Amino acid sequence: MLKLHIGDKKISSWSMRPWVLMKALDIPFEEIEHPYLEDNTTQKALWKTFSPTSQVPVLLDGDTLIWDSLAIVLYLAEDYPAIFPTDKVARAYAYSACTEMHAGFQQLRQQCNFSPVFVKSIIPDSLLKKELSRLDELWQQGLLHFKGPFLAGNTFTAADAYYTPVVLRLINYDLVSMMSLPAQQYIQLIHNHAAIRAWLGLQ
Ligand SMILES: N[C@@H](CCC(=O)N[C@@H](CS)C(=O)NCC(=O)O)C(=O)O
Repeated sequence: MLKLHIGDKKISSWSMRPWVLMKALDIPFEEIEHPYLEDNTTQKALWKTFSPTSQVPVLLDGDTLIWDSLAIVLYLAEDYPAIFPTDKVARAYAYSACTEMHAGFQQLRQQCNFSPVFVKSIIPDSLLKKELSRLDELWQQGLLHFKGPFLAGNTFTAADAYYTPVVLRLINYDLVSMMSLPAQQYIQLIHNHAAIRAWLGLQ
């Protein structure tokens, strides 16, 4: 059985990505949730016992260890091809969408700390506005081109999983109205998805 080490579900957005993907695609796994400790040095030492970077998520497949959320998604896709769309163009979009999230959207990540519940309304500064506009463009590109309702077509793929914490951030920092109508509809769809509700402990 695959084992997925994750951080506290109220804090760890990187853990959420492979977790919701595996739930959404019915990939069986055992989850091991680790609390964050007040003393970061102690936490790093403790997490080092299962993670080479002292970070989560980490996937264990027998003796094979895969650290980093994107590496986990790519590894799983070898056995579960539904993780990426079958259509080559949609797959190219999904790869790019995942990697853009993995490497980017710094303002969103820094200014809107991950939280699964409402935090506060914020008025975005120009840097955050620029990222929200790029996010809207990226989502609309997928939704319109591949005809939805998910980013890369009619099934939930890694592209959607990668943006699930972003959907929660937009809702919990009251930023949904900054997005276009197709993006707002997508936010609702993802927020109501069974795998996201399961992460939030709602079912
Ligand atoms: N690039 C990594 C980022 C992992 C990451 O930053 N994880 C956070 C939790 S969301 C963590 O482990 N923080 C603890 C620390 O850095 O000490 C990935 O995609 O897996």
